[in-house]
Amino acid sequence: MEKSALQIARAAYKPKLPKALLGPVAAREGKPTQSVGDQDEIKKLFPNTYGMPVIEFEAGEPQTYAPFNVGIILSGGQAPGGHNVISGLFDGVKSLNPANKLYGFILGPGGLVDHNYMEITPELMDEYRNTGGFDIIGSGRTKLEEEDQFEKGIQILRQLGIKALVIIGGDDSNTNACVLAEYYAAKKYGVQVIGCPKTIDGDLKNEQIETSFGFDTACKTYSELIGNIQRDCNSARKYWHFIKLMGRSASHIALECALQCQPNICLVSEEVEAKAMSLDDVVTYIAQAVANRAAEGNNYGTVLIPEGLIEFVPAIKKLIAELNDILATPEAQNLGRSEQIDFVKAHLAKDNLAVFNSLPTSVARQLALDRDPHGNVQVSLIETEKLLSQMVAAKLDQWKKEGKYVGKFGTQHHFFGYEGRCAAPSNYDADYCYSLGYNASRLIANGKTGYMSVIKNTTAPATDWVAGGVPITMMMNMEKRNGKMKPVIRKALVELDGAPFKYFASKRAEWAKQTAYVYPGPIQYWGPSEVCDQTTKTLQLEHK
Ligand code: FBP
Repeated sequence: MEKSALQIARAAYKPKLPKALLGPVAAREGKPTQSVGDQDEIKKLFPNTYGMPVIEFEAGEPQTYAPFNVGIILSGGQAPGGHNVISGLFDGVKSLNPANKLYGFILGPGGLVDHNYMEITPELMDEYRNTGGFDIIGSGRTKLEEEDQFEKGIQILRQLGIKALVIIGGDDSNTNACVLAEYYAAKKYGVQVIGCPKTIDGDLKNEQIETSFGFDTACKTYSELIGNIQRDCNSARKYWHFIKLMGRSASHIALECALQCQPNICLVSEEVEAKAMSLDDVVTYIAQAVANRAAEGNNYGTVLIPEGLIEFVPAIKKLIAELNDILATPEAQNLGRSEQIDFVKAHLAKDNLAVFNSLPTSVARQLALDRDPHGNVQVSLIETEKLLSQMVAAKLDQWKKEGKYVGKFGTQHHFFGYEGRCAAPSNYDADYCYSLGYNASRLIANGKTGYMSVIKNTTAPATDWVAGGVPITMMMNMEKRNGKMKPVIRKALVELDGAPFKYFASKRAEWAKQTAYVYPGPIQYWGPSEVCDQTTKTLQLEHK
């Protein structure tokens, strides 16, 4: 395969590891843990993996290990650094015993169920070190939750002599990893399951997990693009750019990009919900900023929109909750797509039906029908940026007639998501991911199951990072999914009393009025540390 100059040079990069992982390790165990919510239910559902302690690795005595094999799965959306988790795990497993083998299951969890796998050889691994993407083995969104899937899995794990399976995924995939760990522990199958926190969305974080991998690189990639647009915008001075950013429910990506680029407007879904704003309130807020700038002769600007915004408008959230319940009924499930729409309309409560009918048909259809295998609304398919700009245009027209607005409103629309998910990992993600994978091999060697690999203190230099494991049950609570209460990892949304949002809130009035754009430029891999090794602004503010 032909390679770019960057790819060739970058292949030689040696990711950094925390001090504790540079030699043999010993596990220091903390106190028994509890889940973040619904302790009694979670304990009952996970009798074998509940309450385990948080562990931290420190320097230990050398040990010898009989050969063993490990399996790996990439689950869900791509995130920069996935290949480095695999290379860290590969090197870690080989360092325990060079005869150990690593098998990759192809195209996500489905590869385990369908017995679709490949051995990751040293030559293959070297082709993918420090590269973006998940293409070494591919990823998929098959949901691992049925006993027959677990049983099919154990057949192939036994056949390949696999003693531990590492699942790289977001909150839903790690929830499933925990269910699988519990099942294999209950059956005494002798296969450990370890999770790894992945997702560009940044919503798999808590007191134990500082950030999910990929968030750093994805946000830096989007910020480069937003910065470029802002330069263009400030050069031509004739467009308002409406930029939707991936991130599913949480607004972490939009907020981080706002902190990096200082756009005129950034919406934060969590605030829209907390203030119980209607769609019209959101539109009025944007239109007012447009009108204020127009009054000073500035008919241009940038608006960042988190992709999950629409789900957080309280009236629409209520509608989605009822749609989910209606769609989960057996009657609805047996219908075709267009019949489902009629069924939904016939069963919605009056107030929800009014909201449903008020939405453009395409948006209403997407809210009613398109779900991913985990039951999430596929917000990346909803063109919120166009919906909002059209509604703002209509409001400005009305204000113009009323003499409240003088100006021109030309628009451009963008959606940044896929552009950043497979970018070559930043130095931060390259090191963080390699450490997460290497650390997973130490959790396996220590016999752990139902744990997530964690690396902490990541705003410090890598040698001072802290490596260890957190029981996945500790992050769980009960939530309604597909009409039923299920144990799930609690999603981390933007905290309105957290440092990143508070900083943004203290600055946004100034950014809305003035042209205070910052142009972050492309990710740099070589050069001064303040250019190459900076963490996200979110992490910096959270750690201050
Ligand atoms: P994960 O949560 O699986 O990491 O996926 C994140 C994400 O990129 C979201 O930001 C986005 O809404 C979704 O995946 C898009 O899904 P798909 O890749 O299936 O189009």
